[in-house]
This record gives sequence, structure tokens and C-alpha cells, in this order.
Amino acid sequence: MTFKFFKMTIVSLFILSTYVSANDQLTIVTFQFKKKEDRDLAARFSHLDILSQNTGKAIVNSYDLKMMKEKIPHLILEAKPLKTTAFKGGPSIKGKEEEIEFPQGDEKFHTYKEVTDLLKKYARDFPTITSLSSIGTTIQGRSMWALKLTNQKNLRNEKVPGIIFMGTHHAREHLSTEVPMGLIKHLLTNYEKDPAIKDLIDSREIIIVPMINPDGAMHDIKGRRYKMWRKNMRKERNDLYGVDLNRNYGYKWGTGGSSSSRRSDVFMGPKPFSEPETIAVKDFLEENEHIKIVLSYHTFSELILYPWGHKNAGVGGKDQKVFEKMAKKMSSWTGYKPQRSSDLYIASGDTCDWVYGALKKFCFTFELTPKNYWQGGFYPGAKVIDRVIKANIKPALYLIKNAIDPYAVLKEPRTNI
Ligand code: 0X9
Ligand code: ZN
Repeated sequence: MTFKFFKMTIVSLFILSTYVSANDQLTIVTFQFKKKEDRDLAARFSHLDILSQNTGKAIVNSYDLKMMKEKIPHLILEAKPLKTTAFKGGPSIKGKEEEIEFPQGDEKFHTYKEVTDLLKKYARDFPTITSLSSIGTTIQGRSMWALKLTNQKNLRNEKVPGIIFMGTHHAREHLSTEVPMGLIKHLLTNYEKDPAIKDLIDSREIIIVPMINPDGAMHDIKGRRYKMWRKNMRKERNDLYGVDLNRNYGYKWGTGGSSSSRRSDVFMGPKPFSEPETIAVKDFLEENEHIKIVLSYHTFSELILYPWGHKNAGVGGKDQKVFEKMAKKMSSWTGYKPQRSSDLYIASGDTCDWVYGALKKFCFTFELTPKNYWQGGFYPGAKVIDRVIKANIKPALYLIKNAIDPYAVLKEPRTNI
């Protein structure tokens, strides 16, 4: 009896300590920047939301806060604890795939299971213009689904130009799953109705991977409570720490704006391409030379970003002009601000630096709605989904059209946007 009680106490203490250690105080930090270098410095500790030339904010975990207080106290204007706590590490929450659901009110967002089922349905309903495959398996064993939209007659023709759209590298950026899902729906349901769309699907390969980091995204919503999780689900024994997939790509990896501490939200990983998710993207893009343009959706801030991201310089030459011209054009439809990634802050190991640096393909990062933290930040609510999808259709169609020859945009007449 005594022993039983003792055992129960030990068990409950263990459960309690797991629960406590699994929750971490989040803090919203306001920064004051005197010069651009200050922004780049702060970006080494956490992901930043730049508010103006001179101010920025970041929601940080206790580890990143400690490091900031130690290393860059002069940049911190204010640090306010948030009411919500975040998952810190420790074991991940168990749960069956079909039981995972978004928090109340946000059920319209697609869970991984809903994405999987819908993509399978599309593949069944539109067999002549779609094919569904997986580009790899995540660290927790989920398939990274890719829906290819093209007329089946193209399948053996390698000359058909390709384009890839990717969503949700970062777990908490759920709107970046919805935009590629909305794009698929728009393309498929308009194939018969809109000759321009029929023509694009018939003459291109459009590859859409709505979730690069489904493990992280599902972790972020488990228990129907948002956890502000950013990274993948890399863990050691029972200690979940995660790698920032947008710091893990292998071009100029680890050269600034990322951290070698695994507790950091911008942890670059132990080596470039250490994660199955980034390896899958790498292998896929290396194997598919016909892909000319890459778009990676993220949230938030309403920006259209292009390389370089790891250094304060543009890519130069004709390519820079293509990036600028395309970004400006797409900005005219979305209102998102076009800029070089490093103008925001320096960060190395992101998708587009590798895509352009290693493969010389054009690559954009869209930071979707909202504009700032006060408009909802990473969790703007389901009410914005339709509007954001709609705003992003024209830019997507424009890139699909130009995948045949991105340099052709240089011949377009100048616009004064
Ligand atoms: O920091 C990131 O990975 C991206 N922002 S997010 O809020 N979605 O995390 C921006 C990446 C831009 N790239 C560089 N500045 N290099
Ligand atoms: Zn992101």
C-alpha cells in the first residue's frame, strides 16, 4: 500500500514535471535599432518582425531572451511577458492524426490529415491533369505531399517548364498552407472554365507542396492550443528542440542571422541539410532541372523577398533586374512590399539563397498577411483565409506564366508602380 502510494506519487511528479518543463514563458521584446547592423545582430538571436527602420519586435522563448539580455541588452527597449506559454522542449504531445484539430474558431484551417485527404480527392477527381506524390518523409514519418498539375500528355516531355510553390516551412505560419491549397483549388476548378488557366496547366508543370513541415504545424495546434512553435520536430531521446528549416539550407549556411544553439528559435541545425525536410526539397529541386521558379510562402509582414539573404548585396546583373521587376509587379496586386531579403535582416541558410545560389533558379519568399503583430501576427484567424488566397492568385499565375522564360519580363514595358 505504502509502496503503491509512493509509486503513484513518483508517477504524478514525473507527469507534472514533464508538463511544467514542457511549458515555457514567452516574452515580447521590443528593440531599438540605431543602424542596419543592429537589426542583423538581433536577427542572430531570434526571428524578428521589423516595424520600421528603427524598431522591431520578437516573441521569444526563455532561452532566446536570456541570450539577448546577455549579448544585446543595449538593443532591448522593452521585454514584456506574454500571457500564453509555449512548448519549450521535452517530449512532444501524443495524439492520433485524426484527433488533431485547430483551436476553436480556426477549424477552417487545414490539418495535415485534411490536406492529405483533399489532395487525394483532387488526384481522384482530376486524373488527367494531376498526379500526387511525396517528395520525402518528415522526421516524424509524415509524407511531404506534392500535387503536380499538368496535362498528362506532358509527363514524358522534359522540356515543359516547371514551377514549385511551397508552404509552411515554419510550423506556426498556418496561413502559408492555406494559400497553396487555395491556389490548387483555383487552378483545378477553373481549368474547364478559363482558357488562360487551361493553357497554363496544359503547357507547364505546376508543383505544389502545401506543407514542408507538417510535423511542426500539427504540434503547434495539438491540444487545440497554439504554441508558437516555429521549427521542425527534431528531438534527442525525449528532448524536443527542433531545427529552423529556413536556416538549414546549404548555401553560405551558418554565416549570420542564425544560431548554433539548439534551444534557439533560429537554430541552424548541426550541419547544412541535416533535416529530412530540407533534404527532400534539395533532392527534388536537383532532380527537376526544368523547374525555373520557386515560391516559398511564409507569414507574416506582407513582403515579397528575394536574394540575397545572407549578405547585404543584391545578386547583381540581369538576374537582379528580373527579381526586382517580378517582385514589383507582384507587389502591385498584393500591396506587399518588395525588397531584398537582407534589407529586412541578414539570415543565412534560407530556402531562396540556396535555390538561387546553388541552382541559379529564381526564388521568392512571400511573407503573407497580416502586416504586423497587432493585426494577429502568426494567428490572424480564419476570417482572413479567403481574402489572402484571393490576393495571391494573380502573382502565382504571373509566375506560372513566366516560368517558360523568366528573363522575358525584362522586355515588358516599364510600369510606374
Ligand atoms: O526569418 C525567416 O526565416 C523569414 N521570416 S519568418 O517570419 N517567416 O520567419 C524571412 C526569411 C528572409 N530571409 C532572409 N532575411 N535571409
Ligand atoms: Zn517563416
